[in-house]
Amino acid sequence: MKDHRRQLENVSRRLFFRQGLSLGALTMLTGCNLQDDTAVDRALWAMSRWNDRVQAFLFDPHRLAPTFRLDDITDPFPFNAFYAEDSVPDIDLSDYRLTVSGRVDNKAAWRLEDLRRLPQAAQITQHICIEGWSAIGQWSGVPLGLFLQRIGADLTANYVGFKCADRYYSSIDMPSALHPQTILALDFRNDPLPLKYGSPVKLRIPTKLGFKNPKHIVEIFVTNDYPGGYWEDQGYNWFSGL
Ligand SMILES: Nc1nc2c(c(=O)[nH]1)N[C@H]1C(S)=C(S)[C@@H](COP(=O)(O)O)O[C@H]1N2
Ligand SMILES: [Mo]
Repeated sequence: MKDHRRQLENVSRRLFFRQGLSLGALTMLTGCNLQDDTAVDRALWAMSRWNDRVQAFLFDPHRLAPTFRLDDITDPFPFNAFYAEDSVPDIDLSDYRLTVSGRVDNKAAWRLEDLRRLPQAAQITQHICIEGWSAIGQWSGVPLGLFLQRIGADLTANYVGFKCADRYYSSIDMPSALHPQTILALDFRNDPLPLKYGSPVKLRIPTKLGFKNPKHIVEIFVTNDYPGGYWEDQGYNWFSGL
């Protein structure tokens, strides 16, 4: 009972940290017997997916995330991953190819030079990690919306998914993918992304929490089938908009 209670409190905090729904309200809403693991689990997952739909409905594709000045940049910028910094994948840039798949017309792979030849956008924005820290950084790269147009993506599809060199993966909704501040970042502070910050390509999406910013991207796919994500599949809310 105690364990269930803690598990419930953690998940309800994650799901409702902004709305402030209490554990009492959650148990009343779900009508769950707190000792029934699978019923609690099913109810929480259903609520999280419902929370995704509400956030998607409330998302304003024209509202911009706050931007900052050069001297606001956090130095040193923090590193974070599901492993320690000495395990960051070592990627050979000359061999690197970005694969595209799913609901796209042009499935040719992209070399870094090809990506750099596309129009670039820059931003100084805040990265907020669910673990309780935030930092301001500067990134530039190809707007994801522009990239999706170039590959002839089905822009009416529901999801854009990302696979990473370190087996991390994530996915976002199409309106967030087309948001003007969502970029395939190639540079950090005007230099090619250092390995620890996601070389050679990371998603920079300042309208979402930090874990929705996959680093070391090797494949982008467009789909109508819910792809989940590394943390999302462990209970973190999928939409995670700010
Ligand atoms: N490939 C990959 N991307 C990832 C992660 C990871 O473990 N692997 N961690 C995520 C989390 S939780 C955070 S907070 C940010 C950290 O990015 P940073 O190292 O540039 O600060 O990367 C996100 N993207
Ligand atoms: Mo994070």
